[in-house]
Amino acid sequence: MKFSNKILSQTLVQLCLDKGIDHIIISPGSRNAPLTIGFGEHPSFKCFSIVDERCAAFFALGIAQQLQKPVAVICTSGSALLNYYPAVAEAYYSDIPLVVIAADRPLDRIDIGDGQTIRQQNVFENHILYSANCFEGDEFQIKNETEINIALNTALELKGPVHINIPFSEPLYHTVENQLVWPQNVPPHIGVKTLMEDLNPFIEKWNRSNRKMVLVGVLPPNSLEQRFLEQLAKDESVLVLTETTSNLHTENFISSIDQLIAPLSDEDFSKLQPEILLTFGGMVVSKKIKAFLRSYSPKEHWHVDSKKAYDTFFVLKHHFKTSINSFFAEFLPKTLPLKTDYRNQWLAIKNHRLQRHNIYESEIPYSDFMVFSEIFKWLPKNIQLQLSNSATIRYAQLFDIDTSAEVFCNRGTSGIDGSTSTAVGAGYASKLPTVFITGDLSFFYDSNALWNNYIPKNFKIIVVNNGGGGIFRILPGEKDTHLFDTYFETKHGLSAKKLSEMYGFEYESIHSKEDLRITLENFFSISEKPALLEIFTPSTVNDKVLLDYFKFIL
Ligand SMILES: Cc1ncc(C[n+]2csc(CCOP(=O)(O)OP(=O)(O)O)c2C)c(N)n1
Repeated sequence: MKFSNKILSQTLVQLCLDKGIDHIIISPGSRNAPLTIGFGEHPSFKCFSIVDERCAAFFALGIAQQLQKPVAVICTSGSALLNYYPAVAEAYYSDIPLVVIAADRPLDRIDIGDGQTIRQQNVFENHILYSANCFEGDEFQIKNETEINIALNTALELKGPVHINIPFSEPLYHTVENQLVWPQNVPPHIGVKTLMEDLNPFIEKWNRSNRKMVLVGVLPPNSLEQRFLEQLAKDESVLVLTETTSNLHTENFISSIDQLIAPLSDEDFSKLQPEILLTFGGMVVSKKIKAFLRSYSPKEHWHVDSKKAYDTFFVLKHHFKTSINSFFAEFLPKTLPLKTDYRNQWLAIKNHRLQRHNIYESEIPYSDFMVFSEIFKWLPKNIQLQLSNSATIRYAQLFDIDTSAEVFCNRGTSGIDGSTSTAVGAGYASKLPTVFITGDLSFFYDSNALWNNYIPKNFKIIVVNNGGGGIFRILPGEKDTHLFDTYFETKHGLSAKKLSEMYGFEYESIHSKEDLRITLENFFSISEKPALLEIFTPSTVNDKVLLDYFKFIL
């Protein structure tokens, strides 16, 4: 086995090894050769090669999302590093451990006219948990070890992005037969933070209030123990609202928030207004619930998370800094279920909406709405479902998705720039077959996601191609102006067919209601190759069908 002769490369490789960081995504370059040699030559690492750094970072994010442990990306100096930024921001807001390792030139070579050189130190300052700036030279070895330990431990402990910047002077490709340094591994502190506070005042309030709402944001599957779910579901004074990305399923929870609240009047909203709002999980998709809870404020908002609490509704009163399981283990046994009509009243409305939903579905013309409805009916069981922003994730909230599906979407920053790459990385890392559903702009934006050798055979993409950004037809704003087509919807006539061919995907397309059912059924049985199904829909019908839906289900 060979090692790079660079001490900094050896230090980093050994510390990653010690800390169990073993998935390394490398983008090509020369300045990073000591790292490529260091990780690539070592049999303990699973190295991947992806050219486009933006895709590489989202691919890594997808793996980290599935494995729930840090994944590293490595690139050369210059703008290469900046292409990691969208994924760094997503990792920052979605609490995904992403270790960015960038090769750099030594400091005295920056801003003097050397090529492929930018100011790399602290470049992600606003969206990073830690930036370790290393320096070449034996005299910096202890400091570098400390910095790298802190960065890697931060990713492990706090689950978020960190940046390690490593300068290398030339020559870059020299190797040695034996490892020259044995850095000291400072182990991370990983463990559940126990609550160090008196819960009694909160429990008293909880037990006195007749209307409690629990709102759950993005959560990885199996995050909350079933016994807690069941206990919450039994209490008639507790209304639990979830989203597809919450990955929580129990009878008496309401998962289609917009379906429930979009048609409500002011009077209804007052009835829905909770006294206490308890939240956990990451970002919430529904804009409508955010608007509602900002106008009809609960008296108290409490959030449970071991790391952070956002004041999303401007009434955050308390942050329980612990894991949701340890919170509920302490909290729930002391709560008393109350007999009120709060939950049942809304469950009755939900059932009414569901009946209206079914009637509506049977009457509508061919449209995005119909397409999503059919896709969710035909999805196989036990899959990983990756969804892109923006209309896709919103439509997904309106339909029943089989509870065996594990659902993910990049909601940290809601970008359309890395959904496909994330899905590919997640598909690689998951044991489940992956179905990725996306809009056309989102798909074409990140089409380099398919430019790698790691796409599983059972990976399926469904592109709902409505010829542009369909979401803009649904959002408020004038649709008939000369600006709309060009600058909002960004109309196009592109098809994914040629791209599918180029990347070795099986390709099928649908243009009408008649094709829909039969093609969907067959599509999920393709197994020899990854496959892409492109479903063309009429852009000018889609918005009307969706907007009318919210009136119809009243
Ligand atoms: C990187 C980035 N740029 C721009 C946006 C703003 N944006 C949100 S949704 C959207 C259009 C998405 O269109 P498409 O993928 O075709 O999905 P559709 O809405 O038609 O379902 C855009 C441009 C964004 N979220 N992320």
